Amino acid sequence: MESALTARDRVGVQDFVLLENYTSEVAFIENLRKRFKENLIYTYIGSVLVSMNPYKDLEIYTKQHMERYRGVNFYEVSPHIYAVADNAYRSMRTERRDQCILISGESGAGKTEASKKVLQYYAITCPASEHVQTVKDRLLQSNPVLEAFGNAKTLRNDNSSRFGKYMDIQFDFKGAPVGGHIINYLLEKSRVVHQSHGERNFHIFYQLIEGGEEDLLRRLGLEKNPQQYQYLVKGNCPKVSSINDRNDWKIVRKALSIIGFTDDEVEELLNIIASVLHLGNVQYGGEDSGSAYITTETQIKYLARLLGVDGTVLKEALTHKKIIAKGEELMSPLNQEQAASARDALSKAIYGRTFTWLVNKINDSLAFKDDSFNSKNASVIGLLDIYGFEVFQNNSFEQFCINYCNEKLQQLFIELTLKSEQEEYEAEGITWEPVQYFNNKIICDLVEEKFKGIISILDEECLRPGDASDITFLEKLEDTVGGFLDKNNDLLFRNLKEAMCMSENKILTQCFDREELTDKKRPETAATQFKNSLAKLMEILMSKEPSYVRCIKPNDAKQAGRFDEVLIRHQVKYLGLMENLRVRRAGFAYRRRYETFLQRYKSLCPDTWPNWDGRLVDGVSTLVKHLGYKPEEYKLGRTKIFIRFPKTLFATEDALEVRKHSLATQLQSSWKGYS
Ligand code: AOV
Ligand code: MG
Repeated sequence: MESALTARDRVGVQDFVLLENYTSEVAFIENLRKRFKENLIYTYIGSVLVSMNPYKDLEIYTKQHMERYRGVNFYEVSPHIYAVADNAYRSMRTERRDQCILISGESGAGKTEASKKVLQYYAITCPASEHVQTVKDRLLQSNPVLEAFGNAKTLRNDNSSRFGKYMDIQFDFKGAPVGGHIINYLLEKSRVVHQSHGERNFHIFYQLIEGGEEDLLRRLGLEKNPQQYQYLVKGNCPKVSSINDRNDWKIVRKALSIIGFTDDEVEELLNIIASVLHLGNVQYGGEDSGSAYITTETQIKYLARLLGVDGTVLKEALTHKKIIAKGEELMSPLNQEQAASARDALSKAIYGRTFTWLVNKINDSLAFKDDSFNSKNASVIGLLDIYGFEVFQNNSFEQFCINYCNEKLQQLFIELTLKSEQEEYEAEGITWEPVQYFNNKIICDLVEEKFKGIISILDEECLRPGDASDITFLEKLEDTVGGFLDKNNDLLFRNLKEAMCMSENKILTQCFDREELTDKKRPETAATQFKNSLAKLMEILMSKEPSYVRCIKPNDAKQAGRFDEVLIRHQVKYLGLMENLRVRRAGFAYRRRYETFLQRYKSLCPDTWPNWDGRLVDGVSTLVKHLGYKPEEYKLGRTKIFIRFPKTLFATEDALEVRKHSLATQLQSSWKGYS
């Protein structure tokens, strides 16, 4: 048999806290490497889960595995995403506190996969009734739908999320999932009209073309070849070996039905998807005067039918700009370039708004409808899966927003783990060796600060009449930017909006509201909207108890078994994992307010049972002495007890179990005495 020591040599430690040389980055990376080699992709830093993407299917997500983690204390089983899920669930149940699971890491590190594992865990292990089964199915099926419309193949990830997603799972008092709600963040709309080399448009386009039945495609006027469509050829990458578009189409169609989309709604939805492809194939010629005209009548015919708008109106809107001067409406012709960008703006607007419609529709179907239960009383576990940090050869407005979002999340991590932890020790008067860490607040400020942050400067350039351009913005920032102003303005000409408001497509009538046409106020820019929505997100997350999953990408080749040390060390650094470990090592694993602690464990000591009348701190002190806590195992602060090692608390929990059990047996036998 292998001795414990050699086993540790081989598989490393399952909690970095146990590393002997815990300040050494080399030791940290070595531990990751050992475990990765043994397919042990999960390791803790205290309660934070570090997850390595294995890039292969491991047999660790079966029902048996789920059972193993159910109701078991965090540290008693090997690290797993299920342990995090279960721990959050139990905290929600026992402490009645809303939870959130924050998953971070760069593009391709495994965030979306992790969030799906969490959802599957709840769907399988939580109690169910007939109604709950429907909710569970819908929760699960929302994933393939949102991924079809919001994910795409990028150079970093074959299934890259191009939108941010925060999902609330609501539980009733029995702990059964009874509803859900999704908030989506800034979809990368520009992908609809352009993709970099080696990348694709959103999956749904290829799924429809590859998987769509013949008469469906005929009705939509689509050919079975993605290379026919301008919006799909830019990346020159119609097929991806890891993706089966035809099969995925079936999955998505089925998911749409399970979520509760009617056949009519699906038809309208597909009309829109096909329309976007037709729009991309609308081409222009130029008059001598420079005015653009449309050379592709077939596309207009299909568009008129699929969107339910008048072909002439659409044609005019695609070649003119409506100007309102002195109360009079004037149609000013566009040149070819302007017309093409107006067309693309329309495609982006249609797709982006349809995506939001889709999320709303899914939310309707996930909403809890029973009157006897108020969803405000529900306990909630929030699941955050954003687009990961990404750097390309050319980074644009999207990368700016995506990376800013990641900085915000890192800020939250720092606030909630590193900073608050240290501040709490101070407030409680616990002696403490402060740990230095890099606070990325300065980066967030650089982006979002009023007046002098990048978003403010960008907005200012967007508002400024006259010569404002990316160049003037660039001069102000002294950095490389391109297309920022247009993307931030996200403008759609008025007559195109009008045309869409006239649409008979029922989805589009919900997406394009006539009120928008009369609204005189300048709409908020894309970046400002994003900034505000992130601020709201931070508020939501701050109000909940967080669990962290930190995902690491082992290599850039999307390959199994390859451990690229340089790449990994870089991630360990910017995720702040070493600081995280140092704070954790120096600190206390558990803390509980005196009243909570006493309430829970008072039955274990004759002096505190059934009630303690003295000062809370004295009660707790009496209790832990009775339990045999050693002085180095705990400290008493102003309002809380701090426990250094998890095992101390586990032993106490076990004692409580034993006591409950013996009480129950006593009770049972005394009942028997009555019968
Ligand atoms: P991401 O969500 O973090 O990137 P994903 O969760 O999409 O990354 O993971 C990328 C790919 O890695 C998946 O499609 C799987 O092939 C593989 N993978 C990830 N986790 C696992 C796992 N636990 N087991 C097996 N394979 C896995 V982005 O959305 O790009 O930031 O915007
Ligand atoms: Mg993702």
